[in-house]
Amino acid sequence: MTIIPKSIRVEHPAIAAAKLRTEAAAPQTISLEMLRAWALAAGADDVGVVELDHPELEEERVPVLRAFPAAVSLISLVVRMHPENVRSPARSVANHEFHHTGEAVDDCARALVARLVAAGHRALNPAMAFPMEMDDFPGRTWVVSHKRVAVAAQLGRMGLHRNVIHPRFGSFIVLGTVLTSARIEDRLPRLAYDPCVDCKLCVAACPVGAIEPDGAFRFSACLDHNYREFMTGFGDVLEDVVESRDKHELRERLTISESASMWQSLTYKANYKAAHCVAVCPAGDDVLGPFVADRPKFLDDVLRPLTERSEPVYVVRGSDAEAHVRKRFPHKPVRVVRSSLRATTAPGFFRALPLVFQRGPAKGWRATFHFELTDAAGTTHRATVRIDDGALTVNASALEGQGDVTIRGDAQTWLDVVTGKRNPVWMVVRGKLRISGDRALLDRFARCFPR
Ligand code: B12
Ligand code: SF4
Repeated sequence: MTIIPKSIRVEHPAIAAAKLRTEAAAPQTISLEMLRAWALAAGADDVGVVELDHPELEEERVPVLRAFPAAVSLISLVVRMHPENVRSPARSVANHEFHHTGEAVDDCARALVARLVAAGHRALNPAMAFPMEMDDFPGRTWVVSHKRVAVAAQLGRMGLHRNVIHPRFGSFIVLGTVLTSARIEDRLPRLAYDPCVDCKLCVAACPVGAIEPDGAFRFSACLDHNYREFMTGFGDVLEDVVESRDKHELRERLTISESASMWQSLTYKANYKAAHCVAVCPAGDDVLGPFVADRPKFLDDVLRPLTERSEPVYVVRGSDAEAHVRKRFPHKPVRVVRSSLRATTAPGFFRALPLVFQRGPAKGWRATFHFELTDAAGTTHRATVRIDDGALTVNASALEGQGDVTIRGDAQTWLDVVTGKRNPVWMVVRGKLRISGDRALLDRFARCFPR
């Protein structure tokens, strides 16, 4: 065997060329002005930057670094929508606008990534919204919260309706974020004022009462209605198919128009059932004129066509949303569905409680519930859940104070009881669960988290 000395071994030509390129190309420093020119050329209507270690982005750090360990800066992109399209009571028109603008954001983010890479940086663009990391469902499925990044980058403020309002384009925007290794110089100045004019039209417009005047957001109300033809509503429809005795029962559960609508969503892109909170929002310099000029006319032109629209509204039986639609919009047909957030672990159960909590059934009483649930790996998860006259607090790491009711036992059994798979009395008899304290309070507890 002939041994070639290391010194005269010929290097692979591609490796040699790559070494030369790396030595020659020091990444270009990027100013906000240069970035803005690139982003606008890529199709953005506005752009801002924030560093990943910004204090407002603490919750973003882990998921962002998991997706892209090189991330240092986050570039927030804004693409505006056409307000008339979003405001149209013809849902197909509004949905088209959301979908088209969403694609425009994804295209813009992708083009900006190419520009950054050409300048010697690393970069990655997570989706505007879909698809998401569904392995993590029902936990957080999004790689980065575009809203949080946009607010931290001073592109807007969170409105009462929990959407970011841009000072110029208002609520009529779709957001994107590019993650990059580049350090970008300069930042947008702090927004001088909150663009939300506190008109509360979003509260009046929402068919399921998801937006409370005090700023609370009834997450499950929005999800159960709006996502009827998305990932979670589709699961509910599958269960209807399985449970129906025959085609006649299925046709009662799923009208011909609903199954046709589901088909359109599966074929052309999932259709939101409402975005009325965004549609009626008058905020933003480009949008505010008609509202300021003649408020009653604005209500007639923009709010009324949506509130008077006869549209199926999807609610869980016994939820605040059901009470809301029956009282405020008796002309809108109520369609009862199952809750779409079903926990699969004990920590997931505690995390989901605030998302599915209903204030109505929790009014006028108070109690403390202690949970000690042990999973298959032998870990015991302890939590304290307090209901206090319409308010909920969850301490998902400890038992606090004196419990009125204590639930101990196998975590999976408890999750099965919650989803109706197992009978709680039978599980207690079999020793899978131990429940002490006032059991009548458990029925009240269950009514606060209807399925
Ligand atoms: C989850 C989500 C939803 C959820 C929750 C909405 C919400 N208020 O957060 C649902 C399905 C209800 C939803 C609905 C809509 N959404 Co949405 N959604 C997102 C998503 C993926 C993440 C939101 C987020 O940042 N949450 C974190 C914090 C900042 O939000 P938060 O309000 O404080 O917290 C709530 C949620 O996080 C939720 N939550 C907590 N844990 C979990 C776990 C799970 C599994 C889920 C699903 C939710 C959830 O509970 C919190 C309290 O209510 C983003 C896309 C993205 N990748 O960023 C789009 C996004 C926020 N949505 C958007 C839009 C336009 C809508 C709709 C108008 C869609 C439509 N056409 O109808 C409605 C508006 C509803 C509303 N008033 O908020 C835009 C908003 C643009 C803007 N101007 O801000 C975004 C940014 C998409 C985009 N790329 O532009 N959405
Ligand atoms: S509709 Fe009115 S209250 Fe609601 S977010 Fe817009 S400006 Fe604020």
